[in-house]
Amino acid sequence: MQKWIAPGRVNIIGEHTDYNAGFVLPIALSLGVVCAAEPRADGLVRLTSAQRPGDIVVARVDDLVAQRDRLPGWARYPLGVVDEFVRGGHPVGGVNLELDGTVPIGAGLSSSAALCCAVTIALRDLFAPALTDRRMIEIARAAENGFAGVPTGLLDQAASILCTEGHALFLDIRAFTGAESCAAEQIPFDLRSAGLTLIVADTGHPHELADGGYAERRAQCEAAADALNLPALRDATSEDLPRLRDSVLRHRARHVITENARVLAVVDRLRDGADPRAIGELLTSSHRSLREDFEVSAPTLDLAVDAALDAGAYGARMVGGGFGGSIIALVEHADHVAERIMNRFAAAGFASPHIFAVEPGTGARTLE
Ligand code: GAF
Repeated sequence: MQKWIAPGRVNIIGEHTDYNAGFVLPIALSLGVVCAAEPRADGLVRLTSAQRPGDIVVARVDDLVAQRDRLPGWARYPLGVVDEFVRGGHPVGGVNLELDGTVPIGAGLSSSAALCCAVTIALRDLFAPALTDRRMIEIARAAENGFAGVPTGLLDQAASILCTEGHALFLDIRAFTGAESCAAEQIPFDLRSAGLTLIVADTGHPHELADGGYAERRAQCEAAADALNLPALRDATSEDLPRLRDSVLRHRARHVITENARVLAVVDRLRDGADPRAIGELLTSSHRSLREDFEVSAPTLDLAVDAALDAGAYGARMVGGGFGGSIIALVEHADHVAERIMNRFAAAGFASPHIFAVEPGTGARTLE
């Protein structure tokens, strides 16, 4: 069977800005989801996952929505993609899909987008070779938002499809959404020659986008934009904040306004070829803003960030939707910082985090 792979991501900066039409700056990981696929002629999808060895899911392609409620949760992501192909007028006569992933699930590293994007690129090559990258991103997102019922923005799917090795992907989500082609800029992101490493600490405290916190933040951002009479919080400035009477909405809006400014500042510094250490302070202020204004951090994330900074990191912050998951830290001495984080977790009685170094990898592609 032919195979395709789509990676997970870490977002360098620009958190909870995507659904506010703002800016993001992710890199792809080398961890990903592999999809082996082959057509079949009987109108059925047969789906397996190495991570769910007991489940063999068989469903009819032509009325997936009617079968949705009897499907295991994990299978709704890949089958949502199949359903999007069919709805988009790209007939899938039947297909075998075998999935195997290395992105930790619930770690804020976008395992679900990697899953949807791996299936999307496989189905593109098998059934709809003219599909653009942009359409693939839309299909993967629609599958997640609709069939799987998780209200994500575009960040994760865009990162999984568009990232390139050695670069961070700068996306202006509004320009991207409005443009015919993919409005994206690849920003060189070379830490190694500056003697730096980006580490991820997966706290093992899982985050869950399907529960209420993420959807509630989205609703609060929309309410703040409505109260300001703006199309999206992307259009707000600090001068607008006093007009928001509700202090929760004011704090949410302040995060989005300041986070967008931080993304632009990081991109400017990297474009100018500045020492990447110069972005560290912006990463740390992003974390503070996510913790205090957006209130999506968690005790394990705060501890990991504090421990990394105390151990000499240039900057550190939580990544992804929050309420658990992972942090990143920009460091010179990765082993030393990792050890200090482990010690602080042990002293606090938390389970050991999983800590590893990451480099900007390649987006979704054929594997063999
Ligand atoms: C999750 C979502 F899927 C993204 O769309 C994004 O909103 C992110 O949380 C927060 O930046 O990963």
